[in-house]
Amino acid sequence: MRSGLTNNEYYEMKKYSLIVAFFVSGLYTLFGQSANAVAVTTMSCEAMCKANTSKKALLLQSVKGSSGAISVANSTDEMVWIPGGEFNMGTNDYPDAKPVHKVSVKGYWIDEHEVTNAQFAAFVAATHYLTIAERPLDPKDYPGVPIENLVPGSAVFSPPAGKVSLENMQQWWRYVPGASWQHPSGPESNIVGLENNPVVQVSYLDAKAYAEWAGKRLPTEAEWEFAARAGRPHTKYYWGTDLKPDGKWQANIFQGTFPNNNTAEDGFAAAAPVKSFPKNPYGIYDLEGNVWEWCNDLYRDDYYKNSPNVNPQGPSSSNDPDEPGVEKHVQKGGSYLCSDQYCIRYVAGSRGKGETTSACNHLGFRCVKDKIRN
Ligand SMILES: [Ca+2]
Ligand SMILES: [Ca+2]
Repeated sequence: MRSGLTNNEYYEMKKYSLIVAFFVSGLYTLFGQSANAVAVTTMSCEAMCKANTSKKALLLQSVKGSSGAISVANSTDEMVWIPGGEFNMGTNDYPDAKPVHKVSVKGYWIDEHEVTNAQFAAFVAATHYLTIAERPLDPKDYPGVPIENLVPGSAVFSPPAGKVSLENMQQWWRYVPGASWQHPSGPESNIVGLENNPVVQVSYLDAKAYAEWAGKRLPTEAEWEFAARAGRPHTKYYWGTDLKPDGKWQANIFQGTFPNNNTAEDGFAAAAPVKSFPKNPYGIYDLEGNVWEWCNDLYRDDYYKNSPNVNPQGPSSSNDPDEPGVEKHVQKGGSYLCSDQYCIRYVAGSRGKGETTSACNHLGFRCVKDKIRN
């Protein structure tokens, strides 16, 4: 199945990349190729590489000096109260998102924007948390890969120079050693100046850890979609029936020819600072597009066929026929790499999926919080 890379193929790609790197060129060249890949990632790099320094201290200093925009743990600042209600969930356009079915959710708070680099930096500063992409790789997870090639890193979108077949995502996704939330495109990139951009290169487990620290939790898939539909009719896009109502882009997605020619007609070739696009009727930003967002539900392709109608929490076990045995969680909303040409899963009701410990540079999250008891 095509996916605009909901990093569902990431696990296999990771193994593939490490194996290929070993056989072709060894560890030194692996790093050399990755550095070069970062250098030629032109459009996304222009948006991300605003300084040469990648010092953590500098990042934390800049966060400390920002104007109090960091959400404080256990608060509902920068959250929107959703009273709850009933809606039609899913879409009949995708096998794993049908049938469209009635679901009701109880009230909850939801972040008005994706969790930002500044917010995640505050979490790391307070807890010294190390994300999965920064941790050593366990040889047991990568049988057949030489131990010297097991270098921490993550998946980075690296568009080819020319037009390519859309059948092989390894032409535009690379495993880059040193890529992490602080270095989204690789060791030479950093997030200085991108404090209000959504944090990326975070796995489900990283997102969950942040949410717990903040006194929040990850949204259920139903809560996420209820917030995205925002009481509107069941239309193709969350915002309506037209891709560009009144000629204006409603979300940060991909324009041009995927994957090599991103015209950035909507103003952004990579992730945009949160709240760059119009808010929805509930006052929430960037649910569709910008970066994919983790949900708390495990992923099953057949879940909608028998899921509960009231506050569904996801299945008790994961199953993706594309990768049997790999535990995955649901992702929603699509990203700046989604278009009608490739990965149209930014449209309303569609579902993404990703291996629980994997990350990439167009995947982030937001949090929800239950009603505070008096
Ligand atoms: Ca865009
Ligand atoms: Ca989003």
